[in-house]
Amino acid sequence: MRIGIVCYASLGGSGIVATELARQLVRRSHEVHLLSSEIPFRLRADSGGIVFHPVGTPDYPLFREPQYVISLATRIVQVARERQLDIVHAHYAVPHATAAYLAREILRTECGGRVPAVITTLHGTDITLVGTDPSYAETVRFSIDRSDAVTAVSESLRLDTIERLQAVSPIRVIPNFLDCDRFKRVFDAGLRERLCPAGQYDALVVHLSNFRPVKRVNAVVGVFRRIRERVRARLVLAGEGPDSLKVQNEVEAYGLGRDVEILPPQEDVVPLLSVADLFLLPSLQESFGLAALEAMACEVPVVASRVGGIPEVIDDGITGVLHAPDDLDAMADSAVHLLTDRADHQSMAREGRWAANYRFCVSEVVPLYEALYRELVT
Ligand code: GMT
Repeated sequence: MRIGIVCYASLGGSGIVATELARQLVRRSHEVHLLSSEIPFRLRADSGGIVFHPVGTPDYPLFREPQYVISLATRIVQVARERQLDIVHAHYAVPHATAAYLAREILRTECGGRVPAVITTLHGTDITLVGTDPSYAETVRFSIDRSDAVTAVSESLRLDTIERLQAVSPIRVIPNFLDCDRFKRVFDAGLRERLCPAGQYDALVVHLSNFRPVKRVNAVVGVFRRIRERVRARLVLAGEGPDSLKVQNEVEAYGLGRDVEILPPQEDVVPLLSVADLFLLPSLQESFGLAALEAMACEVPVVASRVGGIPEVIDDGITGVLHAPDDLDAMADSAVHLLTDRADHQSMAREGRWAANYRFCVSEVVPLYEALYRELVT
């Protein structure tokens, strides 16, 4: 099939999943075109045979507002026409589902032209935060309902979409996934020693995100402070975003400068996860929690919030530990337990890897997308 994938290029789960899907579809002999404002984060090192189409939004002195929906819709029309796309798969509803809808309607007006089927995949805040904002909701609902198929990355997000947006289209759950051959523990003793010198520290705690308020990086520091009172632990935060400065200030204010290191976003997170002992994800909301799954695949137990789709990824007490987002004391207690009880730590690390392998690998999930494409194309 000839498939166009539309996604965000910035650091974030929806772009990562869209990019990985594109990569896997190429491996399965599909022709894949990726449309975005710039080359997505995890595609920069290796294009994997994906044809990238940049979406430009020209400046015009009259406009103060960038007209991205129009330029994206126009680019989808051009690529669909030139490459005879069968499918346009929009990742993240706002505004990609709207642009894809518009593009399909434009193509419909062309006599004898091929009209691709539009699929929208909902990822999270496109519904739970942004999409339900009163200034967007009606258009987002319309665009979702006019898609030829809609998927959500968790049952929790499917229910949120029905409840909060009153969307009526059937929504199929297709969970996020990993290339488990790549996402596996590859221990680098040098990296471990650099991040967590053995003479000074006994444990390495890690958090990866785009440092948006919903990720609550301040809560990561809060849990870590409590851990630090009982375990000689070091915290590595990797990423950047709106809360970067706030977190840096907080680390300094608590005098944690030596025990906390903030790294830039990592193109390859496997080396860092592979030297970690624990992953913290105390988000306010998380429709899936891809970063938690990446940690599990690398045999790192996760302590996370019991919110949204996280309980569909982490089996509480078996592949990780879940608490109410505000219960930082309980998160710290669970973390300290895992960092000091070797047997429980090993068992959780093993179960996490097994769950990632068994439920969330490419071989389990990518065929679900392919089957959906086939249904729409034939
Ligand atoms: O930034 C993004 O790419 C999307 C981001 C979001 O906030 O919507 O992440 C969401 O999509 C990921 C991939 O499906 C999920 O793993 C995240 O849980 C989800 N984030 C939230 O729900 C906060």
